[in-house]
Amino acid sequence: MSDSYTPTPEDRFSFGLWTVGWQGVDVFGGPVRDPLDPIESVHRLAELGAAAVTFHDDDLVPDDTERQTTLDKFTKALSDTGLHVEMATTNLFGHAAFKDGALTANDRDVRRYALSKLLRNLDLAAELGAGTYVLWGGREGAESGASKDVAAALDRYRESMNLLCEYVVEQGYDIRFAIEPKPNEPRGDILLPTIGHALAFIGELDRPELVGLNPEVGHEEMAGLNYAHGITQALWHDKLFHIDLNGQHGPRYDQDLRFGAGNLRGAFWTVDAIEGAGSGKAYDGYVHFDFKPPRTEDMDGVWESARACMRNYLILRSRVRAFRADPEVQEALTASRVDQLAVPTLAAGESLAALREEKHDIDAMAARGMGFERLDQLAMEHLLGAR
Ligand code: GLT
Ligand code: MN
Ligand code: MN
Repeated sequence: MSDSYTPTPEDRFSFGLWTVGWQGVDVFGGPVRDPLDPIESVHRLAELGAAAVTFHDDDLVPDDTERQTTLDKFTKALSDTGLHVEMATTNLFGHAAFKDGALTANDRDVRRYALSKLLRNLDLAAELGAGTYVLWGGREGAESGASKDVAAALDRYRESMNLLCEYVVEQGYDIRFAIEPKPNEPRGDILLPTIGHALAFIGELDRPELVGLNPEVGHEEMAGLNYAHGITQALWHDKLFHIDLNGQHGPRYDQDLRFGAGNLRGAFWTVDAIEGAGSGKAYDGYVHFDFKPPRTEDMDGVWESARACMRNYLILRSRVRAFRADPEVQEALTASRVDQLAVPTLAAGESLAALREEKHDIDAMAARGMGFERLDQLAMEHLLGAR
């Protein structure tokens, strides 16, 4: 059965092979599902209406001896289904060698191995046509104070990023890097923990234009931050290169729920921000889901949760559009003076000296209500389908 919430490739939905392929291994228990062949994932995701897949080196080619056969089968599945590879990334966290990090490991041998692993997969990413290369530094961090010289670690992070940028330019690859922040887990504290930290770090690189962000809903919300605000600021800096959508219930372990689960109101404003409905500046990349189908699910449940990520996005998109198009909302926005914020505080040609002397009726200002409750209730009613 298809309806207006059925995805099509024009919606540009994308999934990591590691999402539907997650076997449910966690800190307390082993696998609950059999390994999933990436070829099957490509076919199933295409049937569900996705446009692209993404991968870690180890998701696609876990065994180097079968590399060419695996890649041949994979590219055939892509051409049979019309799916693209839009992003790739490196597993720099799974192997025990990465226990103290990869690009910022204290052990120099580990850093050199990490960089070489990254370069090899970058070549594959370019070959498969990925435009974005994500760096999630899950193991880059520490559990205790003296164990990590944070400034030196940032020097090494910067060194690697500069080398990687130089490499893609030299090779003529059409690839940009996207750093994915996360505050903690698996390390006690991870370096570049939030969008803000990562943005400031990018400003210190030799080729900042090649590096942006891949913010994940759950990672920002784990830190108690507002994801919609975070990606809007990233867009404002022209740094929103990619997104990882999923669901999270507030500050706790990384839940990686399907998009729409967890903080539903946050998801509404996230879609509003992605669509540029409020600010006018939209995100124009792939809508990528990075979630983990819960351990309770069999394979039917896995595909159901993948389908639901896209469906929830489309439902929320229609709610957001209806909210923004509602004349009563437009009137409420004006009553809340939201439009006034686009007007510069000092007019062109006006002097600060004149402003300094201006007379202000602060009692009148203080008496004016903002009308935000009415505005937010309208949003709530659109979200709940009551309007
Ligand atoms: C890992 C992590 C994700 C990252 C992936 C990219 S791997 O599953 O939890 O948030 O996006 O390396
Ligand atoms: Mn996560
Ligand atoms: Mn992610």
